Amino acid sequence: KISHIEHLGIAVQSIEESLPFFTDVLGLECYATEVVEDQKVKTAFLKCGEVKLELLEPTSPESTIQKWLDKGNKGVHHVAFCIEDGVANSLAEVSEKGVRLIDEKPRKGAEGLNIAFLHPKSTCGILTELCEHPE
Ligand code: CMX
Repeated sequence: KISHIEHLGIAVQSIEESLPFFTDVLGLECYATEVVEDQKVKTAFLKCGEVKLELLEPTSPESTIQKWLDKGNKGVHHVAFCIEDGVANSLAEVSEKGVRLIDEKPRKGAEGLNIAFLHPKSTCGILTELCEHPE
């Protein structure tokens, strides 16, 4: 069961160059940055009410974010939903409903959340992340 949108992932080529729009123009607060090694990204988190914006900067040419940017995309890259009754339960449920999974089981993401991605080909073109705060 989804409780709320946890964050929107936004792909940028450079956090340094993009951040002033979010802080100085939109007036949001950047409260943390983090490198997520296995995803080959640097992230910057901004608070927007109860929802967060996660800026994603590729740290390597092989980064999935770099590949996405290279195809001419930019902006909102994924939507992350917070799952009340756990990501593992939710994965089993959506898989049974025929949704294609990217992650078969939850793994650790930024901010220590347990996360799993669903494939955009079976989610109306929206790369969908399920997440939960660890106990
Ligand atoms: N939103 C919507 N569609 C997307 C997409 C996105 N963000 N990224 C790729 N796609 C589409 C592609 O356009 C392609 O569509 P077409 O076949 O119509 O061209 C399709 O998905 C498959 O693309 P692909 O070339 O086969 O696969 P990719 O190598 O581009 O990988 C994906 C796509 C979603 C499987 C991969 O990006 C992935 O595993 N993502 C999950 C992990 C992730 O995004 N990590 C970064 C964020 C980390 C974090 O938040 O900390």
